[in-house]
Amino acid sequence: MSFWGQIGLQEGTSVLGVEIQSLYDHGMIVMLFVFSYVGFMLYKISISSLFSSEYLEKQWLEIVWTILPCGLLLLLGLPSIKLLYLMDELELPEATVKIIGHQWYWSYEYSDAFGSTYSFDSYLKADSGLEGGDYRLFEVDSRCVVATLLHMRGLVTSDDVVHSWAIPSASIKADAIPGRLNQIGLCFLYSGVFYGQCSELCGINHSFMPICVEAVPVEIFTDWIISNHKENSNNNSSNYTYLDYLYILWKYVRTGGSVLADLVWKLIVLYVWWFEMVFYYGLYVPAEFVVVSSWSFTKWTFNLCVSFVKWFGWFAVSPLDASVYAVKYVFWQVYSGVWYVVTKPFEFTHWLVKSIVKSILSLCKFSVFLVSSMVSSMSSFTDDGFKQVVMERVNLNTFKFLWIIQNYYKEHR
Ligand SMILES: [Cu+2]
Repeated sequence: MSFWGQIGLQEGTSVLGVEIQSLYDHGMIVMLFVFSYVGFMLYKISISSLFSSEYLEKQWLEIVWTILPCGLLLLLGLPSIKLLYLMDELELPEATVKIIGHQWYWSYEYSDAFGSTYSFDSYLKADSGLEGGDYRLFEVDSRCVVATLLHMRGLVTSDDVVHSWAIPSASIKADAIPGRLNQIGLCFLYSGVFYGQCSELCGINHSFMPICVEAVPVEIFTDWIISNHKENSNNNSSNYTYLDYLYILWKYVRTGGSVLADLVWKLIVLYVWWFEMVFYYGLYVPAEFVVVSSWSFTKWTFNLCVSFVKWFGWFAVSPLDASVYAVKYVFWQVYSGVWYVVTKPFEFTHWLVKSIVKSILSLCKFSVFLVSSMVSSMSSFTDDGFKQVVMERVNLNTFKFLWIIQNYYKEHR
């Protein structure tokens, strides 16, 4: 949450929140560049007497100052459009929270597990009820509970007037409109309690209907869902036949076998990959570098130093001879170069063309690398390692969630 004297946005707590806040920083950098440039030009023009005819007509300048702002707008627009799309598009979430605004409290409903209709109201905690560490006007009696790093969805609506459900640190804000469902993604990066406030003027107690989300690990969330379901349903009787038990046993064996096979396969892949990486990067690449590059360079430098030292020794003994030799040597080097060009024009042209093509190719390669890295940085602000970790954790949590729910369902169908 915000703190006193804070400048800028809160630290991102959701997957998209991190990206959105990076977009803000990115936009700020572009704006800083534009403002500095415009300010500098304003200053420069204001102190110039403007007598140069170059200032009255300059075609290439017109072209540059048309194309450059286009590029800047693209730089701002493309990541923004991508994030807008990602915020709106929620595909197959694992669990849903219905968020309903009332005058003047929120209510939350967890209704997609086993057709249960578990719901509760969330009121502001009165000052008299605050405990140590509670935030005044932020704490509620029952928090909205979500799982950390699980693909969850919030459906926001209202019972009476328009409200707005907002968590600034997760970059979430959705209007709660009567008769309409708005969809938001709830994928928090880590466990904790996150605060927000109703963000659409809804009446006299608009300031007193805070939003308090508690993100917990997926195991705790699932246990919480199940315990609520147990409390809210009286369908606890089980009348299994031995065939049912046999079927359940078979399913366990089958799932266990496939999990074990998957694990072994992954271990093999990991081992092969590790082997390859260790040998390639740990031995082959450094060895190649040391042997090929450093060794030849060291040899060349050493030989050069040795000949210099020899020459200086000679110079100390007989300066005239040494000087004559040096002049002859330099002349011979230049002469042999010219001789090579004159006598072997085809070889020389071949060498020249080869070097030019080589340098052009490396320049092209570098430009492609620069453009591709720019495009990849524009498509996402977080690095691939972060995304990899998030994907792995979300996959693992989805598996855990479905595993626990499925097992509970098997016992209480
Ligand atoms: Cu409100």
